[in-house]
Amino acid sequence: MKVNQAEFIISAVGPSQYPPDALPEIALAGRSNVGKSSLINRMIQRKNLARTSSKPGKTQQLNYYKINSDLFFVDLPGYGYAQVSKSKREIWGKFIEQYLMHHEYLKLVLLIIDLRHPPSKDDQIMYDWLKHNGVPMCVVTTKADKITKGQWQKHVKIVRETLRMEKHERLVLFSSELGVGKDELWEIIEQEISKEIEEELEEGLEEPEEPVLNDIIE
Ligand SMILES: Nc1nc2c(ncn2[C@@H]2O[C@H](COP(=O)(O)OP(=O)(O)OP(=O)(O)O)[C@@H](O)[C@H]2O)c(=O)[nH]1
Ligand SMILES: [Mg+2]
Repeated sequence: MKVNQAEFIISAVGPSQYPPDALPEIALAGRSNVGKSSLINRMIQRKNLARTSSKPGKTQQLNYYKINSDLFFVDLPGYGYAQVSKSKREIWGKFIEQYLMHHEYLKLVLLIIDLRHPPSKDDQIMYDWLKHNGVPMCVVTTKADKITKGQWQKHVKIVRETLRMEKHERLVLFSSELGVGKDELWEIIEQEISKEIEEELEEGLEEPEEPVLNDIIE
């Protein structure tokens, strides 16, 4: 996708603040500090539109970024940050779950994992939860530049095995630093968005509903 325009729309703390535009949404989930905001910046080739930080816990709301008039990236709060109080973590958990379960424009969740380490317990819970609930997802292993290229496939294998991913399930190897994986990820996003449009068109072509005789008889 050619990104002509990218703008920050809102930090939403609840459904009443979600933007009204009926645009496809691509959400980013992952541990705090894993590189979600950096990934957005790389995808749109902007240094600092999504705020990044070396301190975990930076993104605490749903941050909406509008890309052209085509889609939103939704940067979700990172999970698994121990220094956040338990009660606050529970609120975040409910908030994210509510968004993921009930958001009609959500087309795809990018589950961002650090390529260097086996997925954490929280990563596994998130992966299992998305799968169980039938939310379309793509695993993205980022920070690839932090290990040598010769080690990439070994680490991809560990991620796939730890999450118990099936062969057909998608995984994109990524580096926000180098730009590795950017084109592949855009292709997947575009595919997922156009799939929905095709389905809507097919629905539109369905046979008209059969008339119900009861209505006439009455
Ligand atoms: N070398 C390298 N560093 C990265 C990469 N992606 C992110 N980082 C660094 O990792 C740190 C965290 O990145 P963020 O993008 O802020 O992470 P986040 O997941 O948005 O974090 P929260 O908002 O706290 O949940 C920053 O210092 C980034 O520069 C990458 O692909 N390569
Ligand atoms: Mg962030």
